[in-house]
Amino acid sequence: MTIDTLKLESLLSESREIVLVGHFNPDGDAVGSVTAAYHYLKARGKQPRIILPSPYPESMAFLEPEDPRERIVICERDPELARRLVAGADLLVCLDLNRLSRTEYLEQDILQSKARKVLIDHHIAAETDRFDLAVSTIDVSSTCELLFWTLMAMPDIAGDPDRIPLRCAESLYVGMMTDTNNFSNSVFPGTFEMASRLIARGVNKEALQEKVLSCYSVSRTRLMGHMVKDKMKVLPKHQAAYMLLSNKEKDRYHFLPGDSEGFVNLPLAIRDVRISALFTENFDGKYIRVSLRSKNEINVNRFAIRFFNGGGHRNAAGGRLYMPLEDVPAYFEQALEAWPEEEKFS
Ligand SMILES: [Mn+2]
Repeated sequence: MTIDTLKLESLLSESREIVLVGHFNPDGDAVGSVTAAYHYLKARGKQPRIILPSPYPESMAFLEPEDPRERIVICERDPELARRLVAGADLLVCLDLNRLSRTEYLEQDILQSKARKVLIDHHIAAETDRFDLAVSTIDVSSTCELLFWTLMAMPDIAGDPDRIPLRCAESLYVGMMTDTNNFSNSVFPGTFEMASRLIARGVNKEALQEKVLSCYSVSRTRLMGHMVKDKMKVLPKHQAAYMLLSNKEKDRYHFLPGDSEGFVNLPLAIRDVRISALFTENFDGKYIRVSLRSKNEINVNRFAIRFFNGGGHRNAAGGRLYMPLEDVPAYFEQALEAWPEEEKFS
């Protein structure tokens, strides 16, 4: 793909109030990409702000801006400030989201804002027409990888990773590392190239792994055991497995944001399981969050679009169900039954 870095450069240099926005339920790639963009812009003398719709995993707090006045604004906690920042922005940069609805509470504010808008994202079917500039492709591991190649093409970096600020480089590495499940899925040749260049730049891969991947509480590890031992249902007929996670269980295991990260991948380690689903009751009980994963030949993006009000990537997708948790197993089995074969392997 070609990236219009000339346009991006002029948008950045013409803008004073730059606001970086990530998606609801931010994962490592969302936090990584907004903070990477922050650290890059900060080094350019800008004073960008970051908004995330809801809290992000505590393990990523080290990626936050140093200046306490510039800390990430969480819309759920501070809606007034978030709205004010969006309204006052002259440039909005949305990262790691393909539809503005992924910003949840902020969609209308962003639509009404007079700011110019940039999208940097790696999901299927991005709403590129809603942006003045969209950097969008699915042929990368993560938004952080896409942002890395975008920065590399910018005139000030000019292909030299040593010019990327170290904190920006660390954020980029974290987003790529988490979205690929530490190099186990959605890895492209460019992903290794990025990793190689960032490590040569000075990123300490082991330190980041320890901070982000080996950082859980005892109760989270026990919850994981409980899910696999007591909750996982295997459906041999469909080569599928699923787990349900209720709010009651979350309370019992002192659940924190990010604690269920990776659970959905666990059943895929079973030889004949090719599709895995995790259904999580949202904290307010208003809907069920759906996470889907598949082995290579199966396209769960299409499955998520057709049955789960969502979408995502070929082997990793998500969505929502508006039904009680106890109705989900029957719905999931019906969906597997009704899913057209040609779409499954498309
Ligand atoms: Mn991502």
